[in-house]
Amino acid sequence: MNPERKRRNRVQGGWAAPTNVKSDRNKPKASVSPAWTGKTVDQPTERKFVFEEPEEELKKKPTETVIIKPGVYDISTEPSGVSRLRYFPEFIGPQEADELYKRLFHDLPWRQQSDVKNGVSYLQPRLTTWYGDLAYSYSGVTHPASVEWDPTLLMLRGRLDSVLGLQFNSVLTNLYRDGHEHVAWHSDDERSLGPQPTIASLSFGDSRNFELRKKPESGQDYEHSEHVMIPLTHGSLLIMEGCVQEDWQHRIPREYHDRDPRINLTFRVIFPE
Ligand SMILES: O=C(O)CCC(=O)C(=O)O
Repeated sequence: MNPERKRRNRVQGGWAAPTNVKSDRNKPKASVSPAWTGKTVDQPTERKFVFEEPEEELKKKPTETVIIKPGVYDISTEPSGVSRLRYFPEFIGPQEADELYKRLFHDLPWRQQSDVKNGVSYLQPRLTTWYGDLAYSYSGVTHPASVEWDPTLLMLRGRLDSVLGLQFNSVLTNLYRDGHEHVAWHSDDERSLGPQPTIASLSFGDSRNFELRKKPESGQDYEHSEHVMIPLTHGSLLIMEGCVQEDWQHRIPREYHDRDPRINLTFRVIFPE
């Protein structure tokens, strides 16, 4: 990476000024004529500050909950039910996770698919593969059934089935090649996943922030809805269950810092429609 871009990337929260732009901080200031303000310098106007109640109560932005530790987190309880996350940051130890990452990176037939929105096709900002007994469609993309499972995915599916007591029959895999690759806000709420699906998400490679935002009540907006953030680490397992897909959206945002590649596997149970 070019050293100038690297220096600018280090600056948090925005882009630094390029080094060749000269600061005018030390330049002598042009004096402002008192005539310009219409007031004389030695006759300051008397100013009074009076506190007035704001007419509308200011809307407070709810704080973001950050999940780092292993545990079970009920992130909301609505009449529809509980939205539950279960997080196991060290589900797979680092050495085995390194080995699995290499195998998945080299062995899966990664390809860049296109989403279709309002009849316009956009290349997805990541690579994917799909394994499942049935085809899977979302955002205008259809992954055809692919029953010949990759052996590494088959082994991981068996491990999750026995830990969770489920029988996953499909997996969507994502490869984010750098920090710019991402997935936009969405819910995994396709009819083929049934109501209140349990989705098991395994991560390998560089860690990326997984964000959730609560779907707003009518009359509210997403900016003021609750947010949860989990930095998904190498070898971690996140389970989304209950009403997470019904009541929340999730995404992996684009990053403005360099990131190494990351692989994510989301195991699902898919039903014929
Ligand atoms: O990469 C991730 O952790 C999330 C992937 C995701 O949202 C999805 O596959 O639906």
